[in-house]
Amino acid sequence: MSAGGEVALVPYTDILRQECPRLRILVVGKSGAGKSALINAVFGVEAATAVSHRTPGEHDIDKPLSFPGNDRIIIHDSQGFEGGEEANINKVFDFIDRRSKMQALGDRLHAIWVCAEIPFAGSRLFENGVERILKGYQGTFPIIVVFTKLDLLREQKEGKLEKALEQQDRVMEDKEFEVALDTVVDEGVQELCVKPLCSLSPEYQWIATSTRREPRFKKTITDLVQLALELTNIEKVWIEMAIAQRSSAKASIEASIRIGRKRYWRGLLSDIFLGFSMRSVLDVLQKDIVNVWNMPDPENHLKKPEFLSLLSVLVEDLSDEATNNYPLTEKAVQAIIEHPTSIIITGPTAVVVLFAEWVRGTFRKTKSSLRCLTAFIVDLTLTMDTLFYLTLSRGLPPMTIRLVSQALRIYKARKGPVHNSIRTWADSLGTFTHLDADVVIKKIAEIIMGNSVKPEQWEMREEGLDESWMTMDALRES
Ligand SMILES: Nc1nc2c(ncn2[C@@H]2O[C@H](COP(=O)(O)OP(=O)(O)OP(=O)(O)O)[C@@H](O)[C@H]2O)c(=O)[nH]1
Ligand SMILES: [Mg+2]
Repeated sequence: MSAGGEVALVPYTDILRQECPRLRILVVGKSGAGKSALINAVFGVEAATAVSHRTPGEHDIDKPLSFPGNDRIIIHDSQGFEGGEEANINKVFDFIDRRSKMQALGDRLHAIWVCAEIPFAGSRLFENGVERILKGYQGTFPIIVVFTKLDLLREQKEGKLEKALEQQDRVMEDKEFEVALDTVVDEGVQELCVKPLCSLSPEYQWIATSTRREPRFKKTITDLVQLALELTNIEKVWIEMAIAQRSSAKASIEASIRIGRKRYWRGLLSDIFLGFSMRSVLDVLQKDIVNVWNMPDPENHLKKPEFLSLLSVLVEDLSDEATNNYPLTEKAVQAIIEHPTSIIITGPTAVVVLFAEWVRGTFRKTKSSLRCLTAFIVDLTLTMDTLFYLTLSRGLPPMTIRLVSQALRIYKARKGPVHNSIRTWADSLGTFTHLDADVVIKKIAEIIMGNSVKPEQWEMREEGLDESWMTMDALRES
């Protein structure tokens, strides 16, 4: 029960967290193959804690690595198989067998990533031990084969291609050159990696990656996340994987939609929220959406009421009345936050009263409510999406108020068409009794997907913002 005597709405992500606190992955591969760099790139863990400078042999499969910067992931790093030592191989087999049978979902091994450096200089692709693992677990466990350091292969092929053109006295346009280079790189991966893998077992899914920060290679990391999700057939592990990773905004958005579909988005039309205050409905939505993105936020800025009140500014133009009137005042919102049951509104017009009423009141199934809650979900998700790219481009620093404000402003400048589509759609709907929850959820998902940031269009904007929360009026006027 909350202070107000209300049974609390529990975020789905909190329930999941109890059942499966972390995603557990085993990474296998020679020392220097790029395992730690890959984990850093996918899960956004600080390089200092993850890139190991251990000598081979110090890895202990039963002493997993955890990361203070991202507590949703736990990595078991297998010892190398240099020399094909029988004892090591058996240890890995034993570990996989033990961990796949464990009772609690959180203790179980969820995936194996076999990492092998692309052998462009003629070395061997897999060690004996790795070959035995691949043969031993065909079709029984979600294993992805990751061919690493694709950038080095590309560099080598680029040099060769340039030389070949020079010898033939040919000149190529940049674009044509890129296409030709892509082709020879793909052929190289097929020849050096895919062929030997298929001769071992044709069943495995593979991907060639690089942890270099250029867009072309970043895409290989988001593709790896996508592949890892596709291979996961336990729904909770799927969501845990999408939460743990910090490289694909698409995966975070899809996880939000899955969670929304399960629970609270349905509540917009059903009776789940009846009797609850709007404040607790908004709170639970805020928590679930923020948790899904799993951004480094040690001070919990994204769960603060200040963020919630700024989000409510984004939504207010969709409240019931015309928007010419001065909207919800700063004072009214402070009152809502501090004294949810004794709000005093001074001097506002009808819209203020109506919107404040809505935020402070009890959930009711009305068109205006549906419109505003839909917008709240969409606006929060798209603000998080913007924030994701803002922080990713800065190397995932701990969250600051400045970054949150910047994301709110950038999204606010983009939200016009988003709100138009919400308004048009809501206006076209019939009465509540004829609404199908799946149709509503599908629409929310469609609006979010259609308006998410496209990485290739992303441009960074630097603005002089303070390290304190802006006022609601400042956001309105921006
Ligand atoms: N060019 C290039 N270098 C990489 C890439 N990934 C890793 N490296 C480099 O390869 C070296 C080994 O990378 P790690 O990630 O530490 O390798 P590891 O597999 O974790 O090695 P151990 O912890 O010893 O088992 C480091 O110098 C990395 O910077 C990549 O995609 N491209
Ligand atoms: Mg390592």
